[in-house]
Amino acid sequence: MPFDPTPEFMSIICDLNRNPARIDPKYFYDDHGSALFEQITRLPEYYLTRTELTILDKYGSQINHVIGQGVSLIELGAGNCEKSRALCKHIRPVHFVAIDVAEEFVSEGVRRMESLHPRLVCHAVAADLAKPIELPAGIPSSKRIVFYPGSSIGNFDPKSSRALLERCHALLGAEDWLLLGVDLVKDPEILEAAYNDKKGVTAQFNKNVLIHINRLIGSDFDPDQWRHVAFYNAVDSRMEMHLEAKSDTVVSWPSGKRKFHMGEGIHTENSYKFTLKTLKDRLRQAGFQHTNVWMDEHQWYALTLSRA
Ligand code: AVJ
Repeated sequence: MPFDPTPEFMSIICDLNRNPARIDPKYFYDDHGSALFEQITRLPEYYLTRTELTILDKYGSQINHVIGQGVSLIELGAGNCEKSRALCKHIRPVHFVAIDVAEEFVSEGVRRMESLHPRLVCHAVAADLAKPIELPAGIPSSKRIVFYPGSSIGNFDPKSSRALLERCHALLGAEDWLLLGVDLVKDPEILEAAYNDKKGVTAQFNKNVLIHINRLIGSDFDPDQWRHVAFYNAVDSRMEMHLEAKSDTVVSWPSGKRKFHMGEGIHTENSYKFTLKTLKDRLRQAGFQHTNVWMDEHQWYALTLSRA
């Protein structure tokens, strides 16, 4: 049978053949990976989700006051839609669109949203945020609020995150809003603990990407051959996750293979951390005018509301 690789196959192989090798973090989120991430969000060390929900609850009524009635809520990287459910305790949108790479997961999240708010018109969209964002037909073109929670923007390098914010801006009219949640630069010990939890759930999440890749390209990664490594890179203000080969190992896939030496790594994730200044500059560059900022008491996390 002739071998006809898909563009996805080609891009995964290309990344595996780089030096150092890398895997796009979007591949963390198969169904098992999405469930592991949900577990991460409940870990004591992983303060991000909990802190964001606290800020949302505390300032939700202010957000409601600023954005007004009859909005369409568009959540990016929605996952289980937990953040929008929390937001909807305070705001009353008419339409809800949840966009995520994990199809099953986001459909389930939208079903829960529908059962909580029977009059809310809900849509689930499976899409890669690195590509142009397409909304379902019937979403009004005004009074939109794009909600990008969880510091997921941190997965994109500065250039790509600016491009993503520009794509968000393009979805919005002059009267519309972007509600963005980001993790802030802080003591590296706190950051590193959040990505090296005691129970090892983050390690499992990191290694699970290999099982997903095996399924996508027919490779033979053995997750037990790899060690989870996560550290703060202060020069680039980002947490990095890598998988390090425990011994010399060869990984094969249809049409190729690669040798990894003991200790050689695959870079699986960057998670950029922001200062209020870098964040506001990035938003301004992408076309957003004025930004409101709310933070938790430790100033570990920021929720920002920007006018398009
Ligand atoms: C979903 C990208 C925000 O970077 O903190 C959690 C993913 N990686 N633990 C993050 C993640 C390791 C998470 N984001």
